[in-house]
Amino acid sequence: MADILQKIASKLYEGEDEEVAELVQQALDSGLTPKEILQDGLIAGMDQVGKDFKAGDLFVPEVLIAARAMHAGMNVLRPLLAASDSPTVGKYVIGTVKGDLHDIGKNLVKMMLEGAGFETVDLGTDVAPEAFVRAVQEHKPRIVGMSALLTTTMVNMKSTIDALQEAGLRDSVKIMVGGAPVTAAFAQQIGADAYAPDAATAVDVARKLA
Ligand code: B1M
Repeated sequence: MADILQKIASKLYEGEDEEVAELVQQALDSGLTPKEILQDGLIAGMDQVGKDFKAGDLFVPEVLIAARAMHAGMNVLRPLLAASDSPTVGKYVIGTVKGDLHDIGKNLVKMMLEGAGFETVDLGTDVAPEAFVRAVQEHKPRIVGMSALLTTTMVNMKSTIDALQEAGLRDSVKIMVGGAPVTAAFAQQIGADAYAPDAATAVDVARKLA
């Protein structure tokens, strides 16, 4: 039994999406639960990807390919997990701030969070403060994550925090920020709760906040 889970983790690491989907189905057929397969197969594999990415042993293309393989496995499990009402680690609303169209880093963060068991709501790019506010009202997440790649759009992270404050929602969520020009000092200056320099750290930080 442990064999097939290890195989799922290593095939995910190698980015073999079709094989991962087949192995997940085999694991289900052999009687393993969706939760076991998620935790000890898919998430275990993605955790290793995150560690090696952080250490500089894997690069963005490999992470994206591994993330695609994780999605292939998740697609097999998703209906079963939904049916068994398996609890997620927490709900996470994420988006790239207003004026900013860069989404590669944000998508990586989102995929790694999903790999770690978070339920994500992706608002996309160029997300206005009011759209973040509406999403918090609708989805009631534990964490709101904002990404910015332009120095000119970083200011919209602050506008979003202000909008959440004005809507009386600031204290209901934890706020995480990231993106190439963003720093821990900037995060503190604008009143965010956390900053992560990369996708793997974003998962570690989110786990602490959730
Ligand atoms: Co643009 N761009 N771009 N661009 N682009 C940069 C960011 C730039 C640094 C290039 C340069 O001049 N050297 C520069 C910004 C300069 C600045 O502000 N100081 C720039 C510019 C100027 C522009 C335009 C204005 C160009 C123009 O039109 N004149 C324009 C702006 C458009 C807009 O947004 N309104 C523009 C457009 C584009 C493309 C559309 C062509 C494309 C984006 C495609 C896409 O995203 N779908 C693009 C790209 C690809 C880049 C570069 C080359 C690469 C960015 C990237 O994807 N990196 C970039 C130069 C560079 O960074 N080398 C550049 C890979 C990605 C994995 O890293 O996004 O940093 P990153 O994410 C990391 C971390 O930052 C962190 O985790 C990720 C993974 O480890 N992270 C988070 C990110 N979000 C996080 C959130 C978190 C936590 C961590 O918590 C919530």
